[in-house]
Amino acid sequence: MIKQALISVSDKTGVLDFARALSAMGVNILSTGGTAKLLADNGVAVTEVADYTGFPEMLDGRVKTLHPKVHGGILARRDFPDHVAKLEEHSIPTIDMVVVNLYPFQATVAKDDCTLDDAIENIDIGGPAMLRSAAKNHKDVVVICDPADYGVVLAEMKTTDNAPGYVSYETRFTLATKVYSHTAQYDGAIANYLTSLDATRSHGSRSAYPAKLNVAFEKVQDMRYGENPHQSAAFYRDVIKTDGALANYKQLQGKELSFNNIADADAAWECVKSMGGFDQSAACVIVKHANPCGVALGSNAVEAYKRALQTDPTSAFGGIIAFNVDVDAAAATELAKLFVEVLIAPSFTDEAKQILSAKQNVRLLEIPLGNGVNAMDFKRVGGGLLVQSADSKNVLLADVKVVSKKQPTQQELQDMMFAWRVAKYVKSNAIVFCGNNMTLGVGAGQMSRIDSARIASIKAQNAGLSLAGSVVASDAFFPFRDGLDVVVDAGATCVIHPGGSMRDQEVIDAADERGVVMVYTGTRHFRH
Ligand code: 93A
Repeated sequence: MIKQALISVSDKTGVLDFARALSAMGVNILSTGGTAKLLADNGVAVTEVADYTGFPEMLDGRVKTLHPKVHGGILARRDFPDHVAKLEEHSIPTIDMVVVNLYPFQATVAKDDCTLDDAIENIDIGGPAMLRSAAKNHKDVVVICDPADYGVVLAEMKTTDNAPGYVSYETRFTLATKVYSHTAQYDGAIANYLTSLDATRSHGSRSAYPAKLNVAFEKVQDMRYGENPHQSAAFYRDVIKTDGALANYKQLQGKELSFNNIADADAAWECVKSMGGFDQSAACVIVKHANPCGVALGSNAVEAYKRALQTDPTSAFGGIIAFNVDVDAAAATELAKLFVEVLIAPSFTDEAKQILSAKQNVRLLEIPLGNGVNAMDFKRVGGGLLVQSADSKNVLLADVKVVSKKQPTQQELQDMMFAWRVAKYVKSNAIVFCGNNMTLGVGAGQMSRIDSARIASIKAQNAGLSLAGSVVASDAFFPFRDGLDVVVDAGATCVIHPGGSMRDQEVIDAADERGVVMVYTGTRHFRH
């Protein structure tokens, strides 16, 4: 039975309604300065903690709730006679519910103009102390650190099956668990911030990476298995959302997503999102085993899809398909003809959903488009972790340099930019032949660039696509002229790659000798 609650929140979302409901159930409410004012101004009966303890808030609010009358009331074990006697001796009533959310430290340090002083003042001391006290004593105390939980707690308190004002042990335990992951993340964010201030790299510039990494993820779901059936797995997402990222997906239908589905869906979604700025606005990316096996632009979803599918219809079977535009009935009708694992789009029209509902196993994911990128990219190695900033660079037309004697037409430049954008998402060594804004042959993940080139042209042949007059992108420079000769022999007349090899001149001379266009991007996109 909850008789007394302490409410002290920075994020005041929903707190007024919650406090009002508690008050109506006869709960006595204690509160700190700003929260107390909000409640009192809105007619909720509240006692200020300062009046309750007899100590004013002091030191600019640094000390508000750090008092034995507060912590004694939270921490005392109700079933220990000694504890109960001590409370009586010091006239300390019990506090049965603690509702606290913390100073917004993460949001403060995320601001560009945040000073060390701003950060320090936003380190909450009293809030975590109360949360941790209440969570420790969850046997007798309800603790809420997230406004999203107000509803669940109120609903339980109103349930007439239980004693009024009762919250089940299961809920109290769940809420307490949530507190400790919350305070751990909070302290992790403080540690990350502070260590990033003094960690320096050997070449002297300040490192973006803390000496100790505490990255805040929360579990979305356990998975049936990992990359293979004998591996266990789970999916976590960043506590702080990334705009437009895969983890924001909403699943409309279909089986549970598997580990490989999520990895492949991410590859498809990241690739399709990068297809902006071309003369045709709809883009479709088909991914298989983390590599695009068909990418195309079109005037609408169905056209982009039909073109993307032409590149490699065999591999597309059981693939993952992403669009940067809404999927409508026309596209859905075509998609329903292929066996697909996952379909992703910013949204599906009602008609499209209706058509695809006939294929209940297909997982439909809606993800709002957005420009957010992961700040850090991780790769686990034995006993350690490699951390880098994400490859978020997109080469623009203004960045490329023509190095051959032959000059490209505007159309060829457009086609090369498209091929380059695709190559960024193909595992190295990547060779991508394109023409007219669609992939014609993709060579991925080979140990030698020349083999990727050969594979790409074989795949085009298999699909019955001609490479005569095509453009080709290579994710890294051609170390020798032999790779160039393979792509030109296959039919390419324009080549886009980063340049920067010791033998650049040899490769440029070869391009001139063969009469093809060659442009440099100055940027490499290895992807392993
Ligand atoms: O400065 S504190 O670390 N010292 C405290 O004693 C204390 N007690 C509660 N911060 C403290 N709080 C925090 O104040 C809470 O965690 C909450 O975020 C905030 C609510 O303040 P107000 O009610 O004045 O808006």
